[in-house]
Amino acid sequence: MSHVELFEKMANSIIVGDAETSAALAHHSLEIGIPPLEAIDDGFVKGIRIVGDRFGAGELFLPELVMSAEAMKAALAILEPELAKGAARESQGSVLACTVQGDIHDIGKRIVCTMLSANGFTVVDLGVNCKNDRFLEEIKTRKPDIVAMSALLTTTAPNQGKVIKLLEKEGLRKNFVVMVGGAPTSLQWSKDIGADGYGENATEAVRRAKELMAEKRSAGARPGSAEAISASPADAPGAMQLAAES
Ligand code: B12
Repeated sequence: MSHVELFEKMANSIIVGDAETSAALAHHSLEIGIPPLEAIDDGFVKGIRIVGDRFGAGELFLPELVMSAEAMKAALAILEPELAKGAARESQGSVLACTVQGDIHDIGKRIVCTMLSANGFTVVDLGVNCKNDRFLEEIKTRKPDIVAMSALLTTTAPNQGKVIKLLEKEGLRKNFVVMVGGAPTSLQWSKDIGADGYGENATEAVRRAKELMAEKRSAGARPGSAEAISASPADAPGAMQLAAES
């Protein structure tokens, strides 16, 4: 089977919501040496995007969307540990991430967090549906270098801007680099709400995070605050703590 055929099968396993097959294909791709991010981007993500379009067009319904999401998670459960390998030795900085208030989508955010971790960032992920006020408090306590917010719904993306406004109101905005992402957001959106960075995908997110940290360092700030690194595990649903290997 060619790589193109394999990627098509991966996409199809998500479209039909077949978690057993998506997991088997994820295993197979690793066995034959396909880089995990390539399998995610060129295979599985293509499938979930098609599912999203069909759902949006009213051709698929919520139970099918849920089955496809489960198939996606089954593939990622196999690929994510591989993504996390090969961490950079030097700490690149600390990241506090969440999916914003009202939003339970976390597949893309988890990929971004895993990739940031694999690239030397210390990542604390507060999970999904993170209330704006709670996120503000966590930012104040943990003092990360980068605040990262994901939103997948047009109705929840404005919460990214609301958190930025809360930081401004408390006079804290300049202390943090703010990055945003998720399907309904864009570079223009990130500028409109006053964020510092946007990433269309995990590769872009890592590239931009490194760029922003270089700017922060040259402005004299120290990356990787102790507060974020020693933070206790988050308690929100879907929360995880990723520590970059050193
Ligand atoms: C899977 C899915 C679900 C799953 C989510 C499972 C999970 N654990 O995440 C389930 C079934 C639970 C779900 C529920 C719902 N969903 Co839904 N869902 C999707 C779907 C098909 C795929 C999302 C996904 O995982 N994509 C794959 C990942 C890899 O891509 P990504 O998330 O975009 O992330 C990448 C980038 O955006 C970026 N990125 C992401 N986050 C961040 C953060 C930062 C800081 C940076 C830098 C970058 C970055 O990097 C990621 C990696 O490449 C989308 C369709 C779509 N095109 O997005 C609809 C979609 C988002 N859902 C939609 C809807 C309507 C819903 C529901 C309201 C349905 C309902 N009636 O209940 C609920 C929402 C409930 C809620 N309150 O949140 C709509 C939203 C429409 C709109 N205008 O807002 C969409 C667009 C489908 C559609 N076409 O109608 N959904």
